[in-house]
Amino acid sequence: MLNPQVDLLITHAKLATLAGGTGPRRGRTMQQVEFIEKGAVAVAAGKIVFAGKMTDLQSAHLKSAVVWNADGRLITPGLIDPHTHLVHAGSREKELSLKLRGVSYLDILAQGGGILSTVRATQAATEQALTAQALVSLRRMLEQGTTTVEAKSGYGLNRQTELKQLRVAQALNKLQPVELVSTFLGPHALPPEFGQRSDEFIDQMIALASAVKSLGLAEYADIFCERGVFSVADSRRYLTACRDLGYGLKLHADEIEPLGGTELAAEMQAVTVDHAVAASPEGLRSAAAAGVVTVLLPGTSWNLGGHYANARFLLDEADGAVALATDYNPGSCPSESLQLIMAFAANGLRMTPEEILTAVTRNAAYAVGRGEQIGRLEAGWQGDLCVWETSELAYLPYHFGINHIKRVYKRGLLVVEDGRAVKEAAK
Ligand code: IZC
Ligand code: ZN
Repeated sequence: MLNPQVDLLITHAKLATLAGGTGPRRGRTMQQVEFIEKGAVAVAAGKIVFAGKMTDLQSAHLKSAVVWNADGRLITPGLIDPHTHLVHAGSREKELSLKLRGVSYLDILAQGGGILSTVRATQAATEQALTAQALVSLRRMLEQGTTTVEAKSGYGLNRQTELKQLRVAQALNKLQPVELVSTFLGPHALPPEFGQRSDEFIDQMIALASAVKSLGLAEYADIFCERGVFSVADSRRYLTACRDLGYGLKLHADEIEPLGGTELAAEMQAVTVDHAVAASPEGLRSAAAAGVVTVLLPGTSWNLGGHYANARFLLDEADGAVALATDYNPGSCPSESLQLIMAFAANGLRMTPEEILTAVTRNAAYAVGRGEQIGRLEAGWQGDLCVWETSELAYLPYHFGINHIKRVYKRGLLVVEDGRAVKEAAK
């Protein structure tokens, strides 16, 4: 029997619940979003206790300290961004004119720019400076509806700076409402002083992964598997060691060249394979069959010249589970907005509004190992909610480039009102 006293009750809403069953939604089932018109959501002690029809609510006799009439607006689970390089120093706008002259992302990196320029800035930055910069980004994310974000290290390439980035990410959890999930991405680029000796660097990163794990600073391990960065063999050795250390596995794979990282993700039973723009159809099929969530990053595709992953093949042929993320980073995707990514997913990936919503809520939750806590409007799940200005889901990716958020709640607490962060929401 439901305790009748709750902390928050929202009435007269249109709910998109994503509820029921287990696991991420795959293939054609990503299209099945259940809408409840004239719905209500109730939250007590940070968790949803009711999400359903208002008529059923009356029989539950709920009393709430706070009651709000949503006036027919759409409510979805809080958005989840399962791939970002949140904590870093500086920016790389100077590379824009190089890019416009046709210098590729990998050529900029090979010339000591790109990731390596952010590594230099991040090595030189204090924890306070990194925290201040990330706080600005987190506020932007929250105001756009993101309530949970994965954050990678990888701008240290050495022990001191990798630990610094991960400590900053951990501390950010207590400074503001967005929840962070940390990933150790030590092998993000080969430092120039290692020459061709990637073996030696991988050895060091395995040792560091072990230290990070014992400090409790990261749940996932990731590697940039790409031509000119780390090979499939390097990646297999690193990920095998990280799996033995107890990490969940993620891979930056087949972003630019079809190296076979997507097949490796399947072989290693990774939690996610990310990018997969150049992945072979066999690779996509094998990852889907192994239960790997494919995290697609269409903002990066838009920004690096318009090559998009084959989402339709994944959904229509391979029965894959797709999540979407910003890839927020100062090089290949300098945008914190998941709403913009939702528009790119429609236009660039040909995903439908329903598939897109599933990919930024329920499926993104599984991509960060939180599928049983967040990503749905269902009793027992966390009270993370987005209230949109519109009642029509398709309006979100259709009318792009603006913020559609009315309100955001994190664990039942109002943290965004009229698209602006509520000041006293700092935890
Ligand atoms: O800083 O360029 N792709 N890593 C792999 C990135 C993009 C981040 C960056
Ligand atoms: Zn990335």
